[in-house]
Amino acid sequence: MPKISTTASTVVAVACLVCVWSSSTVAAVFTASGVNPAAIQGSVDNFRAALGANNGVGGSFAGGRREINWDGVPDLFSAPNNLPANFFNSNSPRGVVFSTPGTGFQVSANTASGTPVRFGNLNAAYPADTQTFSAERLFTAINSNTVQIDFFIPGTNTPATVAGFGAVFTDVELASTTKYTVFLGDGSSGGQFAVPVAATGGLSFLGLTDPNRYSRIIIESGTAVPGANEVLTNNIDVVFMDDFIYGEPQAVPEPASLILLGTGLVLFLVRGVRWRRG
Ligand SMILES: [Ca+2]
Ligand SMILES: [Ca+2]
Ligand SMILES: [Ca+2]
Repeated sequence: MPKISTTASTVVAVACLVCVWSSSTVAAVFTASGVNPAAIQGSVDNFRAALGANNGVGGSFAGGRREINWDGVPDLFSAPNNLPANFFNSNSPRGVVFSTPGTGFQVSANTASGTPVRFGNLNAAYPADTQTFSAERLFTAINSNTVQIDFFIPGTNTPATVAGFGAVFTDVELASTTKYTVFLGDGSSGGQFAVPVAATGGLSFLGLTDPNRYSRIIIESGTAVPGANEVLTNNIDVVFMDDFIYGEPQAVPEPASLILLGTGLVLFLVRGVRWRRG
């Protein structure tokens, strides 16, 4: 049984229903799934409240949260075009940079663009098999089902950590395959957590908070590279992402060794001053 604090124990008891495996970290888990946005709205809003006010775009704040719903991404950076990996730390600074073992990222098209919505450009079957939580764009890696998210002070190259991370998914159908691998503020592993399944075309939400904070989140969305025909009986489950919600990225504390080195230098200087006075 993971070591848990009394304040978080109630939430963690629910959490273990979705643990793939878990380290001794204390994580609070918010989870929901269902056939439409209303089915997950309450859990999403509870997670937002746990993180605090939405800080929007740019700047740096002592607390609160950031959100990415993909819907404001211009056509230039939406399907069939790729989204730059640093779009949300450069074009629209919100402190996240993506990477993938695949070949890039896409945000799905909107109706006005003429490109098929909800990744119909990747496979004509996808629009009928998916929905949005926030209309009308979704997100995916290309040629991979894996997205790595690293955090930065928004608009800078300064590494950061966040108090929590959550995301909405559509069409999660195979249990324990769509999941997060989380890394804590000190870079150590914080375990894996599965996104709950829903009926075909449904919505799922998984939000995590941890007092040890997160430096990196790796998301596996379904089991298939986008473009594949979904065949659940062959364990081929296509899944896309919608809203990302995460704590305000804040600077990683100075490592203990550097603090000790700094303390030693101060003592050395103080002694030097005393020696010269003596
Ligand atoms: Ca959206
Ligand atoms: Ca699916
Ligand atoms: Ca499906």
